[in-house]
Amino acid sequence: MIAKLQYITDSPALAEIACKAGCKWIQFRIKDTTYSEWKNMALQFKKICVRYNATLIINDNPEIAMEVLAEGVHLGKQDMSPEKARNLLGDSFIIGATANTFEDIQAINLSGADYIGLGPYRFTDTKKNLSPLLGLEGYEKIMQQCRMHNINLPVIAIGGIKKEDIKDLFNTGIYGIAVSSAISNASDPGAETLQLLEAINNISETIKLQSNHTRE
Ligand code: TZP
Ligand code: MG
Repeated sequence: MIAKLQYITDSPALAEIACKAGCKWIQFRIKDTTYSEWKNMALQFKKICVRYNATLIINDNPEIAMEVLAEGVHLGKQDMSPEKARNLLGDSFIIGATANTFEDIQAINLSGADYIGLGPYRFTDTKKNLSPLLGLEGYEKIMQQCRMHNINLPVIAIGGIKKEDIKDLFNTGIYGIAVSSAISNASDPGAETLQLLEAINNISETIKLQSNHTRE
């Protein structure tokens, strides 16, 4: 199952704190490193995720995902295509792909990927060469287009997301969020993880009740 809170980090120690607080999805993201360092660190992440029964996703690199038996890989537009990754990894691996526009989502929807990372929501220092910001209006528009075109792949919002954004973002129809600095830069990353999870649970319950009510 795709988790509604995805924590992106290059720190095994922070990943462990987030897992301890209940986060069930870790994306190991590191830039400018050697293959062997990448793999070594990925193995550390794997140990932690196994211990806490969390899903491990490797950013950018399907080979490392395969070597360390991660559950999946996240691919940006400059990385291997989801189609090629699916051929390499087979059906049991989770493949996520980045979208910045509805056109990207349409292409990813046909690619065999399992989820879409859609962003950036707002400016963030975490990623270089950021694509144009979507803001809440961007998500509203794109999620409406997804509904109109019957595209049901889970959409994960990303980019500068804080807990105060959760309610509005989930009300656009997104499935979940991916955060890095909200947890990594918090004074208490464990407590922050817990608060993010609670906020997501609360809004998800509200949305479920609303949709049951509309159906009745
Ligand atoms: N892709 C788009 S924005 C982003 C990535 C990897 C960074 C997410 O991190 P943060 O700190 O939550 O903005
Ligand atoms: Mg990438």
